[in-house]
Amino acid sequence: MKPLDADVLKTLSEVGEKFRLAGELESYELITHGNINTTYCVKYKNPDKRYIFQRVNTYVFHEPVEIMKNIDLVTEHIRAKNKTAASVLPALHYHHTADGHNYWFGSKDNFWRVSNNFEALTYQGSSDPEVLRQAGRAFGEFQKNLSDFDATLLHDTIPNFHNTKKRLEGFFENVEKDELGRVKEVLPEIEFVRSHREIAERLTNLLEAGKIPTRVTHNDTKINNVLFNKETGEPLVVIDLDTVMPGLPAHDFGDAVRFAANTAAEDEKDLSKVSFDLDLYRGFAEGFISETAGILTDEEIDTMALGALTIAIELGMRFLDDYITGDKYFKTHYEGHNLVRTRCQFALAADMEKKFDEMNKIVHDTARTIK
Ligand code: GN1
Ligand code: MG
Repeated sequence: MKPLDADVLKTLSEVGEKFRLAGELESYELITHGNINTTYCVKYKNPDKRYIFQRVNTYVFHEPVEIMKNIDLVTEHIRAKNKTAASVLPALHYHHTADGHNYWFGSKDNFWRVSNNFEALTYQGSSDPEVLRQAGRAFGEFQKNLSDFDATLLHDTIPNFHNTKKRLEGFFENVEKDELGRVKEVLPEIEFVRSHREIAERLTNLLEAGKIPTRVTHNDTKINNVLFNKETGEPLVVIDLDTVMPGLPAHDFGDAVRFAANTAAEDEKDLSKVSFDLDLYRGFAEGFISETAGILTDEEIDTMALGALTIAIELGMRFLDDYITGDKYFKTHYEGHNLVRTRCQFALAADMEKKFDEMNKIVHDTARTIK
C-alpha cells in the first residue's frame, strides 16, 4: 500500500471537522476511477466508520452549490419512494456542516462534500451479461423513479451537456483555432468526426423537432456508478448524481453500453481488443427496458441504439477536443492519454456501425417481449 501523504491527511482532517464527523481519522484510500472529481474513501476509528470524501472539480462544474441542490432534491425524491417500497433501500446521503450545508466551500477550487460509504460490489467492466442486466435495471429504475420529478426544479449545471450538435460546433471552432498546433497530429481523427457528423447529430435533430421528449436523466451511466449488493448481486444504489439534468433516456442507455459492452477499457491502446459485445448489450437492454417499458414511447425505443453510437462519437470527440485544447478538462495520467481515449471510442463507434441493425433489432425484440 502507498504511504499516506501528510498534506492529504491534513486536508482530509480539516474537511472531516467541517462536517463534524465523530472519531479520529485513521487512513484514506484514493479512488482513481473518476475522470473529473477527486475521491477518497476515508476511514475513521472510535467509532469505526468509512466515508466518501470528494473534492468537486470546479473547472468542470462552475456551479457546485447548484449541483448539491440538485442532488438533494433528487435523492430526497428517490428516498421518499424507497420508503414506501416493501424494503427500505439504502439511500445516498450527504453530511452537513455546522451551517447546514451539504458541502464545504473552503476556498476557490476547494469544494468538498462527504457522503456515506456503502460496503458494496462495484465493477469497472464485466464479461457477464447478467451483471449488465442488473446495471440496466438500476439505471432503468433510476429513470423510472424520476419520471414524475418536476424537471423545472433542476438547475442546468452544464448547459448542453449532451447537445451533440453544439459540441460539434465548438469542436470544429477549436480545430480552426488550433491554439497548441496539435491539429496536424490528429488529422485522421478529425476526419472521423467530420464523416460522422451527420449521424452524430441525428438524435439532437429528433429532439429539436419534438419527436422525442426530454426527461430527467442521469447523464453519466458508467457501470462503476452503480453499487451492487455483495451477497445478492442486485443493484443497491446509483451514485454520481452530478450531471442529473433534463436529457434523453437514449443518452443514458447509450453511455452505459458504450462503456460496459466495450470488450476493452475506455482507454485501451491496443485497438484490436476493442469491440462492441452484443450479448452484453442485450443484457443491459433487457434490464433497462424491463424497468422503463411503461414510460418510454415507441419513438424513444427506436433511438436507443442510436444513443449508443451517438455517445461513442460524442465522447471520442470530447476527448479529442480536450487534447487539441491542452488537456484541461479530463484528468490524464500520461502524455497523449486523451488521444488514446479518442481512438478507442472511435474504434468502438466503427464496430457499432457494423452491428447497428442487430443493435436495433435487439432493442425492438426486447421491448416487444416486455410491453
Ligand atoms: C467523466 O469522471 P466521470 O467518470 O464521472 C465525464 C463523462 C464522461 C466520462 C468518461 C462531467 O465522468 O461525461 O462520459 O468522464 N463527466 C463530465 O469516462 O464531463
Ligand atoms: Mg461523473
